[in-house]
Amino acid sequence: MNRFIYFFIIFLSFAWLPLGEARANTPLDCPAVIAVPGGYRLTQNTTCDQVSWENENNKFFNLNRFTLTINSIGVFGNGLVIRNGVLQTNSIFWLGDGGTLSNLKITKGSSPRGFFIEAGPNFTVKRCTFSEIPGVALDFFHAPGGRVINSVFKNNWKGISIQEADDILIENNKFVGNTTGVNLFPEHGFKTNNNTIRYNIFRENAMGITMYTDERLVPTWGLQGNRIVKNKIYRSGHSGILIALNCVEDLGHPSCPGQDTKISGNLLKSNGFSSEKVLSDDDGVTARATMELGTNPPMRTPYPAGLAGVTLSKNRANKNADLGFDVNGVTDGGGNKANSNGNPAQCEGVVCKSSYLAGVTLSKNLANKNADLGFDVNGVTDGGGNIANSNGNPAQCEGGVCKSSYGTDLDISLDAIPYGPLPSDQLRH
Ligand SMILES: [Ca+2]
Repeated sequence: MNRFIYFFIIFLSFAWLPLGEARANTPLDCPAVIAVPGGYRLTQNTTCDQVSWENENNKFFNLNRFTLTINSIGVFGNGLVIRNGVLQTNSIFWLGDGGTLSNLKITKGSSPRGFFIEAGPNFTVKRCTFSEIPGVALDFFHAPGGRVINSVFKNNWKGISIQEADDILIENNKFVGNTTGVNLFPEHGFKTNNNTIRYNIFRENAMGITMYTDERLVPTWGLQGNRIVKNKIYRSGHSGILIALNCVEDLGHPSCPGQDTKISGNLLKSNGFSSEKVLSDDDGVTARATMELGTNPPMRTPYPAGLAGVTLSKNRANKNADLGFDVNGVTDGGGNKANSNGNPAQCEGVVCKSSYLAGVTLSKNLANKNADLGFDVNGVTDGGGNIANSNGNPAQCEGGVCKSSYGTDLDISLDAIPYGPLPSDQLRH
């Protein structure tokens, strides 16, 4: 169904709610909700059917650490806040401006909607967890200017999908075990511009970040100016970042989405080891473009030049199943490094094999009880025989094999050995 029509039907369904006597106490038609200065407070765990919060602005609903089990919520006022508790629901429609969800554990009811939460414009989500939601946990659709910070998305189908919204900031969140962590998709061929995804951690998702266009529409209206910066993406089943763009002929010229896309400073490690092969989606970053010609039937052919609007710079890719960067056609912004990926080529489409560390060989070193790693040496050549034990970071080392089997069992204590002078602490005349 066209989603604009869907919105309208949802609006009508809330608008036709009878104005029952419960409304006499608070506009939140739910038991155990009391009015307090500035808003409302829940006084016990509560179950109710459907709430429409309207006709007021700039108020909060404090769940007060209780669980609110509710079929659906429609929020129509501006500056409204729901916070501090457990929210079990099937859908939230947030149509008011400047709303906030904070300090909430959010999970599904018995029949969750596919687009579970529809954000409103200038929507803020902070310190929330979204788990076990079989659809899009948080959807930005014609809802610009939102931000999602310090939150966790775990075991959902899609954590966040920006599907026609601009100027969204997704910062400092964790995405674990989702099918897709964050998805950028100009659903009807426009918007989804100037969004920023930065400083997030992605672990064990099928895909970390996806960005794609599919529909046959003039696509240069959408997916422009997005930024994917300084994220850490580990152990995705498929690619850590997947970009798939479809170009069309527009007035005789190729027209491609994804212009002014910047992907920089990300770490992509150990992605792509799923046994379910999907095309070549087994890299740190995978990017491909097609050109669509004709309409009946449309034919798509590979068109790497369609990726020219995407720039990769200063990313690092280690130990991914195939390539670190499989990105023929993108613009090389420089500084990308790839080491220890399964494919000896390491990368295609950008210069990536940093040579300055590959010339450094570490062998037979011993590292114990250092604050973080014993060896933080991604990119060096592993000469073998390095041992790391009892360092603060359980990984012990990055960049080489260091926990040899004998080293693992060895309890090497240096406590009894007197410390010698530090290099800068020499005896002088
Ligand atoms: Ca590949």
